Amino acid sequence: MEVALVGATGAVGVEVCNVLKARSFPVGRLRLFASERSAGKALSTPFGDVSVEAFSVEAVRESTYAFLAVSGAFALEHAAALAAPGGPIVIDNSSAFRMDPSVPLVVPEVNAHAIGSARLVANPNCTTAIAAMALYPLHVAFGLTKVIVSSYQAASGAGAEGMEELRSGLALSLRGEEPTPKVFAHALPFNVIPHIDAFTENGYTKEEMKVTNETRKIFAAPDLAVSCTAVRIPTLRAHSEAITIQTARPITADGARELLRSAPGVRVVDEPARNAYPMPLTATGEHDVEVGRIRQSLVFGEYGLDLFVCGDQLLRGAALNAVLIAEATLPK
Ligand code: 11C
Repeated sequence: MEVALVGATGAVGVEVCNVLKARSFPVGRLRLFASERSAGKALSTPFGDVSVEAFSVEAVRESTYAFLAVSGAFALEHAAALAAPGGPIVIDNSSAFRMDPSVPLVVPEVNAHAIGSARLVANPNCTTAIAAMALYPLHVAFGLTKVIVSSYQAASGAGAEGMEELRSGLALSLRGEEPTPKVFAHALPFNVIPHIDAFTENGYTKEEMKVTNETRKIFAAPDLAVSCTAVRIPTLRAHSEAITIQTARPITADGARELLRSAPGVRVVDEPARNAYPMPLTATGEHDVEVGRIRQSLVFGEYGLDLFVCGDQLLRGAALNAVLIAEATLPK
């Protein structure tokens, strides 16, 4: 079948091609779309060299699946027309439709059932999707009542430009020169920046509010108390999250570890005696989300845990989740 990727030249676009191949998604023909500027360029993909086409709604509508790795503004303008009957199933990686009640917001291991007959499906925020992999099995078994997240987010969350700004900024810093930030609010090398996306009226950033609102929607738990402090750190492409949970039913670290060991898409890495715990470098390039440092909460006692989670921002946080959504809609 024909598969279209819109936004093929970005960091997420490249990973969508890789994941389609790695998951043996039944791609008959891969079509790559980008801006006029990139049209005609040949991109090397796991499906061979593919020439980039200039985006048009008509051309993308010839496909069976369309992955959008574009801005929210672009998705808002075109997604509905693309997904109209007769067109492809559209999986949008932007935030444009995530909180639209008529559009399912899906982490397939959690709520694939929410897709139903939808032709437009939203892919969650990366910090949200990575946390959801560890949190949902615990929610089902123990009933989450409170979730407090502190994130350590990689440069890749700001796309290829963010990764490049970190690389070139590090080189400059090591030469003793001061990098000039363009993508990030401040220089990222040797720094942490407690500011991702715009600030909102309640003092939280949009990124932090996405974690709250999207988690509630994906878990179908509108009253779940979730708060996040989202922080950018100078790592390249895996997000880390320190998470504290309170549960309705008693929970133990051993019980949580045992449960998470059998959770799909999760890898328990929790042997402190061997210095084995989740880290961005070991989570990078991996499809599974690493979970570890699981311990009884000193605040919530037998009704709570602290844990640490790392997941590849471009994979579980974007491309992998999107391809898994598409897989969930393949005819059985
Ligand atoms: C970041 N999480 O790390 C953001 C990037 O909601 O799709 C993804 C933003 C989104 O900067």
